[in-house]
Amino acid sequence: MNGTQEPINGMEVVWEKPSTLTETRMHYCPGCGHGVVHKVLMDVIEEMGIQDKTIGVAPVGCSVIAYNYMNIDMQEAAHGRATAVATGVKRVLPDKIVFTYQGDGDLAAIGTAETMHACNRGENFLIVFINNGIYGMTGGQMAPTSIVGMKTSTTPEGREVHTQGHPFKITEIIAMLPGTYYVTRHSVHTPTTVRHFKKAVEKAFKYQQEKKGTCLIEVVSNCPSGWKMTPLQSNKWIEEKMFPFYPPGDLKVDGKLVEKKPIPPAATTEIKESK
Ligand SMILES: Cc1ncc(C[n+]2csc(CCOP(=O)(O)OP(=O)(O)O)c2C)c(N)n1
Ligand code: SF4
Ligand SMILES: [Mg+2]
Repeated sequence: MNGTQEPINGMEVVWEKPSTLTETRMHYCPGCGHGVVHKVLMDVIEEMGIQDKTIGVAPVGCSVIAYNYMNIDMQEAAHGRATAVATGVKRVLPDKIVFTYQGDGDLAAIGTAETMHACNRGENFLIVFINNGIYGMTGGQMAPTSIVGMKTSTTPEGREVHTQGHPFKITEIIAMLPGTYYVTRHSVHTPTTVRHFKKAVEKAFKYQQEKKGTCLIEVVSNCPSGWKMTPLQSNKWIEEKMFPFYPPGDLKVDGKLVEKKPIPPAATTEIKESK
């Protein structure tokens, strides 16, 4: 509830688009997490009063035209190269607040090298990592983060370790790199998780202002179209299938690893049906 405005024609204002989002209608599929993440990021930028000094780097993937929606300065990067581009932007303009926005195909497949090295160098920007376990844009192929048993267009019988390898917990690896200061995993599939994600974004931008080093926020997200589910089914699937392998929570706080949680072996996440 906004609570600060008088009712208009008897109706309360309960949701408003921040000035940091453009008027352009988003192209995302109904129920997709990308739109929610965009809104939260832009809410924080508006509330922190940093619209004029924030620069985002857009990826290749479903969010390739994020710059059409985010009413801030933005730079497009070639597939996987967002952290390399952000490195250049931040070093040339160190007083700007810089973030990358990247899917799992972008960050954890083609962009693995750029991501790891930027984090290891401790580049002082935020990485927002949307892990929906699939290449959404190109037709739902398996991504490095697809969990065991997950049906994708290239693993119609479900991912299995013997031929397709283990799902890649890149966020856990990034947390171990000395350049990272704050590494955390969230989701945006319920009102509560949206609020927690928002707090994480606020913290990460604050740490950047304090020049603490690289911050990474993973969002375990959905892809109703690629997963061939309704939005509600996909949100349930996040909780039942994604969270056991990608548990939400902080991995690194104030430059220190959070207590080690046992990592479940990849093969324990069995999925018979994708619906
Ligand atoms: C150099 C290069 N290789 C491959 C592609 C094809 N491609 C476009 S998007 C994409 C995967 C995107 O997946 P992800 O980053 O997970 O984003 P999502 O669409 O799931 O949000 C691929 C392989 C490309 N555009 N450029
Ligand atoms: S294909 Fe998937 S990730 Fe892309 S917009 Fe649709 S639901 Fe979202
Ligand atoms: Mg993806």
